[in-house]
Amino acid sequence: MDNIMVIGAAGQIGSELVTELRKIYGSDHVFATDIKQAPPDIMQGGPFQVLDVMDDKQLIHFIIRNKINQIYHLAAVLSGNAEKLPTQAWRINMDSLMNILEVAKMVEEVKKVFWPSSIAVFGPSTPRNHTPQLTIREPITVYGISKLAGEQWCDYYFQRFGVDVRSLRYPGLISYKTEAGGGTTDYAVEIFYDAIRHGSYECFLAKDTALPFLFMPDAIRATIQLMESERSRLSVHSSYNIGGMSFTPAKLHREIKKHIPNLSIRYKHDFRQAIADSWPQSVDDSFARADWGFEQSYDLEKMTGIMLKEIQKKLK
Ligand code: AKB
Repeated sequence: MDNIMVIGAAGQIGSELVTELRKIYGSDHVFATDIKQAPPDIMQGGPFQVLDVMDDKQLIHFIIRNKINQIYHLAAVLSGNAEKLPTQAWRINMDSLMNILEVAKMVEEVKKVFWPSSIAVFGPSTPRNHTPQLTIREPITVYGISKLAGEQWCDYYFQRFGVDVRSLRYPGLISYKTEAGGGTTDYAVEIFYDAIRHGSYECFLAKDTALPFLFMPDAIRATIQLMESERSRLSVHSSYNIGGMSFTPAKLHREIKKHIPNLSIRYKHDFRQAIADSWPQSVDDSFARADWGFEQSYDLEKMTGIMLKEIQKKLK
């Protein structure tokens, strides 16, 4: 059985991925790590260690000591936060990835790496609807630039050193377990909490801003499916587009109102509007579907019902 390491286990994706991986590979085989403490179920449900991925010595010792065979490197500074501290965000996003790629190159036991990219690799010159897998990538954010450079590095380490690194261009991810932090798509999570707590929400994007989204269970399933696919089936070694659903704040508001009729929304866009306006409204994920069978099972209606039910339970 492979030993798996998850970096960023306290985050929005990591806290759910660890749980799923532990179900598949067994708790003792999934090593959760983060720079900070993680939710109790992650820290108590299997091995957990506070670890800074920027510390390459600590990283390599951990990997060798625990005989790690697969690494999911999820730690990153997201789009909104990265614009506030661009050089720091660049350093964190790039240096951490380079540490992982180097370790994977050097340590023979490390067979596979997963690293998330994002729709942020695209920019205003990219076709915004049904954005193709292969198209112009001229991002205008430091987060997007780091993801674009990261994709190229992943491809380089694959071509040059045979490092088996796999990646998805996540759209906005919607989940209830751990809140996202510092992203442009975060409004689509925040609105559920404010709807339940206050019956009102102030949205930092304009009402007609369409973006692609995926509900977390679909994202987790896709991530593990990609990692478990035969390497020979994969034709993309930078990062795969995965689409999901496309909606605007106004459409999400209408959907939540079916459950909370009095929910009011005020639109007051901030600097994140320009970021959202430079991103795809929907993406073409036909490569992911054809190569390894990506499928989305949650639509807006189904996702909204589950989000409200689960957040209501959590806030009780
Ligand atoms: C963000 O909004 O920064 C992220 C992303 C789309 O990569 N959720």
